[in-house]
Amino acid sequence: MNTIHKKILAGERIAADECLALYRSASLPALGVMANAVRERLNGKYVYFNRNVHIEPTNICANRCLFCSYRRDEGQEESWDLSLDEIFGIARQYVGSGITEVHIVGGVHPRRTLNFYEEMVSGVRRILPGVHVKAFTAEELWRMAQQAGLPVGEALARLKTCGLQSIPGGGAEILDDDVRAQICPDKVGTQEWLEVHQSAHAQGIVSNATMLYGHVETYEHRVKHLQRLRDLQDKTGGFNAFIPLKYFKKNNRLSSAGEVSAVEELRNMAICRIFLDNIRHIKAYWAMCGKAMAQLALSFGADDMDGTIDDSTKIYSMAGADDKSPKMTVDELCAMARQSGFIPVERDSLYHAIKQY
Ligand code: V47
Repeated sequence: MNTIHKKILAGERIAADECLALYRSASLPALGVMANAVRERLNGKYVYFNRNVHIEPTNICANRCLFCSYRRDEGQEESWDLSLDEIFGIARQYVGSGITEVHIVGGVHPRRTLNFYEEMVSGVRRILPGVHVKAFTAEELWRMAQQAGLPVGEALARLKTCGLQSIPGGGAEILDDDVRAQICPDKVGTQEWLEVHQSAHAQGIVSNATMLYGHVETYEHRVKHLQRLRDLQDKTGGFNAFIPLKYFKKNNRLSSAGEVSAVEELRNMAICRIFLDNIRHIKAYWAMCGKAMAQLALSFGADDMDGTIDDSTKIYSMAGADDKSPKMTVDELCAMARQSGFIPVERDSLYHAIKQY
């Protein structure tokens, strides 16, 4: 442990077996010191956030992931399926609001076409011209391309022409096909998920990556997941941020797996920060982990708090996240950062500073 600690403090990369050793035996305070050293090297004392809103076009989904509390069949109670006009109506509500990003993700709708999503992106960009559109997980993109009979790179190129600027990190779950077979058997495999991101990066579309952890996976699986992301990032440099997502057990079919403790959540945050030395930002997604946990995470490697969100997402509240109407003001986000001894910075979607508070 001493050697690993020294390596990290010296700014050296740790290997997969060292990462596993951290998962197995490092204490929370020791991990905090190591993760904070990496965090300060990469991001100083800054805590980033943006002014953003989510649009979730549908929760109708062809996939049946066991951890999902959100998906419904077509026509089922609690399903929704927004038309383009309804989506544009949501976008219009934010004209002049100061938001800088629209994050669009939803279910894999069995009948929507690539053309529908192209119109969606073009329309949102027309209504909110200066606003960055971060849209569609690798899973959604793979299925859109399949539906259109195109290689995913071509589907991405078409969406980019319509105004798609980056892609969010969802759908990664655990990048190991044995785990995927257990928790998301209908989803694309590890290689396909990585291929979508690699192809996006090659076209100048940056992206994020997530890890859904704390269900059936082992520490070895988590390390494998992180290694795959670090390897791709060494090749492309296209990942902006990594977002660990603790599994929430309410209203889904994996609930017998339980939920990890707050200590494990912080340990995981710190280890991800330490291992992913080439992904600059680690996000504590407060709408999911809760405001108190997000604030604590800032001392365990996280430097980004996502954004204001404005009560625009349901994925997590349906899975049992505490905050049923997730929104935060800029003042609240700044106070959270300051209370922990950090400097709040409003950023754009590419992490350029807009304003230091
Ligand atoms: O891929 C679904 C996760 C993800 C549950 O890129 C669950 O900036 C926990 O990727 N318990 C979608 N997690 C959300 C996502 C995201 C969120 C915020 C920011 C960004 C970004 C991306 O949510 C899914 C899945 O891994 N998820 N159900 C659940 N029960």
